[in-house]
This record gives sequence, structure tokens and C-alpha cells, in this order.
Amino acid sequence: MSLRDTIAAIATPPGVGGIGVIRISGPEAEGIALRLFRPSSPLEGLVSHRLHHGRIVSPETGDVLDEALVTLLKAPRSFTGEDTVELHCHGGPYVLRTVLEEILRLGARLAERGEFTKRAFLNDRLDLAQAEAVLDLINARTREGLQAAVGGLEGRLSGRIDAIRGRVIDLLAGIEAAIDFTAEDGMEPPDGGTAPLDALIDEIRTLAASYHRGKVLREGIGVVIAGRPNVGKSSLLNRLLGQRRAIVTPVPGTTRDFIEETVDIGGIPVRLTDTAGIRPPGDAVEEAGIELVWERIAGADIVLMLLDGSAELAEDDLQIIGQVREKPLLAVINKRDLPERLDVGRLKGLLPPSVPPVIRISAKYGEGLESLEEAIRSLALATPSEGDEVTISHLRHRVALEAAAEHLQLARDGMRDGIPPELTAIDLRGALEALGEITGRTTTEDILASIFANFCVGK
Ligand SMILES: Nc1nc2c(ncn2[C@@H]2O[C@H](COP(=O)(O)OP(=O)(O)OP(=O)(O)O)[C@@H](O)[C@H]2O)c(=O)[nH]1
Ligand SMILES: [Mg+2]
Repeated sequence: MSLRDTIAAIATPPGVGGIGVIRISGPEAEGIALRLFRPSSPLEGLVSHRLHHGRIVSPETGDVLDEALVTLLKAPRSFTGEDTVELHCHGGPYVLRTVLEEILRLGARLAERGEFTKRAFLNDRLDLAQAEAVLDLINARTREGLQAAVGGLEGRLSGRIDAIRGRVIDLLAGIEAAIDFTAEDGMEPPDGGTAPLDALIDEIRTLAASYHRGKVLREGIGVVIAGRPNVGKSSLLNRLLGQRRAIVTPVPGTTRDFIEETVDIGGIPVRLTDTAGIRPPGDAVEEAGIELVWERIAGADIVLMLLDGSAELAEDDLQIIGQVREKPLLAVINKRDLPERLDVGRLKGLLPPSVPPVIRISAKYGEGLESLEEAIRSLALATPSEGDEVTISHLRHRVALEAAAEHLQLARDGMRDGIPPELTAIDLRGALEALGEITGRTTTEDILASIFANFCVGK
């Protein structure tokens, strides 16, 4: 990839829409736009950061291709940091393709996936963590996911990483200054001993541990509702969804196949699966449905074990509990509007001690759902909500943070054991390098390629 050529792509999604945007970025962007665009009020050139109305005309045939609004964003005040032109055309696939073809004929090259954002990175408009946040923002599916992405784009993670790097650099400077004086003997630990290193290691580990939370907010989790027939699984799915998606009847064995829908539960995109009631199957169809339940349970992040509070614990309930004990589990007692006949003490005795307190709901009347949603959220995040704490949401970040923590740990142990300071300095430099990978200060071409390949063309 060269930064000297000019790239173009349709930036809006395929399909028909009110408007469709074509982006051009690079040194020829303005020149190409001027050859295509006839402003309706004649003026000299395009004024940067203004919208101009006019026509798109093929320079070759003179055909008018569209009526459009065009903006020129002169470098460096553009997303990519280069001269950029955006053509706001009518949002039809054929129009857009035709205009884009003219642009390519005039010398632009079709952009690769994520190439606009990659240029923004290479031109120092964004660091790598911010570029990844652009992708998270585009893919966000809940308010929380969106906020985490916006925080990333605004540089919250980058700021945190830079602050940590700054502290490592200070330590390194201290050690390098000491090297000259301790050439022979081992080094004395600096003032404060290894405490500053311990604090850094802790902070980095905490940040690494936020990966789980970030990933859950970004990618969501799968929750499978399981239980014997007629306990109200489909009623619960409908309730959480806010619509009658699954058939509900008093006939046990109503649901045969599984039903999957995504809902926003406390900011987490939850793929919710309603399944066939588990019992000794009456026929081949039911048997096949129940086999699917076990498969779905195996793949679930959380199993929501639903019980009927108006009936005693049944043999099928016990069977199911026995099978799902190892999964992250919520025990939910339904039909709390009816007199309770279920022996809750006995139920608790059967559940592993790690299972959160049982929740009582009425799917039919919509009672107790807030507690249920809160329980799903806490279990999914494995920690209570921590306000606006910085989170990481990419495995790449976690790997780099763990590597940094490991280097710092080696440095700390070495310091404690009085190894030569040169070696400690090497460990600290290793930590700096690992941290630098997150924001892109130290990054290889391979890493760049794999990050930007996840983008769409036009971003
Ligand atoms: N009183 C009361 N009845 C409920 C409640 N939830 C569900 N029901 C009733 O229980 C019956 C079974 O409900 P479903 O939602 O179909 O149960 P299911 O677990 O999906 O059943 P299968 O698909 O057969 O496995 C229906 O008659 C529901 O109206 C509740 O909270 N209270
Ligand atoms: Mg059902």
C-alpha cells in the first residue's frame, strides 16, 4: 500500500437509501472531484469544509450522472489526514457504482477494507487502539457497547496506556542512571524498593482482566432457557422479547425446535434461546428437539434453568440440574403468582454453591423480571458494574498487557534478587514494547493487516 495514491470507495452500505456517500482520499482527491463536479453556483474550486450543491458529470461523455452535495476536506483536517472529498449522491446502487467507476477512471484506486482508517492511523490521526474503537463503534449493538467504543475513540484506553508507559519510562531512566555506578556489584533497589513496580503490575493486570467485560459488551452472550415441559420457557422468552414470538399453550411439549432471538439486557446483547421441554421423549420429533437442547446447553454462556414453583420438584428437574451443574447457571422459579409448592430448600441443596440466589418470577404476568435481568447481567460480566472504568475489548490488547505484566514481574524479581541493572533494563524495555503494541507505537505490518481486514470497504 502506498500513501501517495488516491483511494475511493462507496462508504454507505449496499442497497437502496436516501443518500449514498462516496469517499475519495489522497493527493488527487480534489483534482478528481473538480473534473466530475459542476457546482450549481459557479465558483472557483471547492471551499474546504463546505457543502457544495451541483451535478456529477462524466467528463468523457458529458452525461449527467447525478445531482449531489460535495464536500472537500483539506488535509490535515479530515478523518484520514489527507485531502478528502465526499460525494453525497442519491442512494441507489447503480448510481453509486457508475459515479465510482468514473472516479476510478480518473485515476483513483478502489480502497481496500479499512484503508481509510488505516491511513488515519498512518497519518497519526488515530492510534491503533482508537482505530479499533472505530470498528467497535460501527459494530456496537447496545448503548453500553457504544459508550465503551466512544470512550476508546476518544482515547481513554490510549491515555491510560500512555500513562503506564510513562511510569515505566521513568523507572527505566532511574535504572539506566544507576547502571554507571553499579557496574561491579548488583544494584540496590531504587528508592521505594519494588513498590512502584508492584503497583504497575497490579494496574496492568486489572486492565487485562477487563477484557472479559469488554468482550461481553461488544459481542454479547448466549443464554439458553432450559427446563422440563410446561414450566413457562416460551412465556419467558416472549416476555423478555416484548413480543409473542414463541407459541405458548398449556400442553406440555409445545415447543419442539429451539427459538433464538437477540435482546438487549442491561446493555448486553443477549442471544436468548427457548428450547423444547426436557423429558423422556414421546416421539422421534420430540427426541430430536431434546437432543438439540443439550447441544444448545453445551454452547451456552449461561443456562437459565427454569422451574415451575406451583409444582413439586419433578424427576425431570433433578435430571436437568444434574446435567447443567458445570455451566454458569441461574435457577429461576416461575409462576410465582400461584401458591408455591416447590421445596426451595431442597432445590438449593441440589445446586452448586456458586449459583446465585434463586429468583422468583411470573412470566405470565411479567413479575420479577428486573431481578432476573440484573442477575443475567451480573453473571455475564462476572463483576458488578464499575461505572466508566476503562475496558479493553480486544484479545490483542489482553495479550499485550499480559506480556507487559510478565516483563515487569521479571524486572521486579530481578531487582529483589539484586541482578545487574542492565538485565532489569532489558525487562523494562520489553514491557514498553508490549504496551506500545496496543496503541501502535511498536507494531508490525502483519498486525496492521489483520486489524484492518476486519473493517468494511469505505471505512
Ligand atoms: N400462572 C402462571 N402460568 C404460567 C406462567 N408462565 C407460563 N404459564 C403457563 O404455563 C403454560 C406453559 O407455558 P409455556 O410458556 O408454553 O411453557 P414451556 O416451558 O415453553 O413449555 P414447553 O414448550 O411445552 O416445554 C401455559 O399455559 C402458560 O400460560 C406464570 O408465570 N404463571
Ligand atoms: Mg415452549
